[in-house]
Amino acid sequence: MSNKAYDLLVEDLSNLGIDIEQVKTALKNQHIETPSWGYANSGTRFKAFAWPGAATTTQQKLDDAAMVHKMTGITPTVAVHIPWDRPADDDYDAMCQYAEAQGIRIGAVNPNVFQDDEYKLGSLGNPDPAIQERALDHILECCNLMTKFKSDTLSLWFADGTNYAGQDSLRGRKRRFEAGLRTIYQHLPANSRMLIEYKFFEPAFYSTDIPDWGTAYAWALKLGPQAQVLVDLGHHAQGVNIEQIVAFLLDEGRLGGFHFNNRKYADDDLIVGSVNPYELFLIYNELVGAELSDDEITSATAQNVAYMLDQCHNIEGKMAPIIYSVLNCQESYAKALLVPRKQLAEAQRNGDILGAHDILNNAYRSDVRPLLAQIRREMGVPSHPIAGYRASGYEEKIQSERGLADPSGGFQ
Ligand code: PSV
Ligand code: MN
Repeated sequence: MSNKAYDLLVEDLSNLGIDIEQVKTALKNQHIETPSWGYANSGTRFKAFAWPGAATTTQQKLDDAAMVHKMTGITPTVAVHIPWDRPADDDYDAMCQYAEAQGIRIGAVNPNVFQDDEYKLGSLGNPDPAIQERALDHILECCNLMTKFKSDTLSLWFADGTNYAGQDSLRGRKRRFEAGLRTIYQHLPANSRMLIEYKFFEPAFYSTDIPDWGTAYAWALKLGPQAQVLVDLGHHAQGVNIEQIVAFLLDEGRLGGFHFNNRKYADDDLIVGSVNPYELFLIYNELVGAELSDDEITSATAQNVAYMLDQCHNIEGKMAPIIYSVLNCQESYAKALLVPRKQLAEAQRNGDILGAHDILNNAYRSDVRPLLAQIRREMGVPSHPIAGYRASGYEEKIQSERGLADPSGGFQ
């Protein structure tokens, strides 16, 4: 892309009253967290596929996350899932130091209270107090790990629910959950927060204990300011207006973070923005609008949102789709930064329906590639990160060094 295209864009933006330097600073400060589990082999309920070079150890996952950061410049942290990422010798300090030596840090800590046989009937919602206790112990261990990792985010997702009417008391499960969440809240390290993730179905199909944002929000409100809601794009029915949920939670100071992915897969595993880039833009549009809001709580909430990918790619490789996802977020953010907010507000005030719609769509239709190439050059990362990755030889290196791991068990 020539510099001429960049110069033209700058001119257009200045005519709209948009400060290009502010846009560039915002883009350079963008932060997307990648998931350690996205670098490992994974699959569907029907088959786990092995990908040559997929990471099998935590060290390899950290290496891969660091490589994604080298290519994009905006992924300095990696979310961990415990015990998937428990080091064989339990040496979490060494794990932390290893990450830092690669130029990245550990981000959100995700406890896993769904993979053990004991959790067949759930974790915090389990009718057996001993299993509830076991789940709590593990989550409290994760609270301690947050301090070790210098992480300020505990990211909670529960597979709890029931498959048959009458299987368990719905009110009973609610009460057990509430008690468990309260205990976790009391153990959060200072200046940290817990994010409550909801999912409307799966693996339980009759009832899910945290099925929607309303339930997560109600509990966050009851618990206190350190509890917020996590929006996983894949956890909504098709057609749900996610940007409206985002707007509501931002305005209430309770949007804590995202798990980005594509909901066409029902869950986590397709590249965010690959099917509906307009939706991703509209979500970012709400976030940028909130960042710039005069309301202190809204703007502080928006600035503190944890942007995380939650994707495990099964058949299209590991590294390239993660880089692709990061770039889709970057592109959507860039377009949202180009929305002329004053003009939009004026059109909205005047009831100019199509005028307002057009202002938004003009930003969406802008070609931001010259702008992104420019900021990447200034950040010292490849101006085409996927091409840069392909040319780096990293994929060949991990394929020859790591080979084809046994995919059984998926997340190792
Ligand atoms: C569950 O579907 C989920 O979205 C949760 O965030 C888990 O932690 C993650 O996927 C990995 O299974
Ligand atoms: Mn998720």
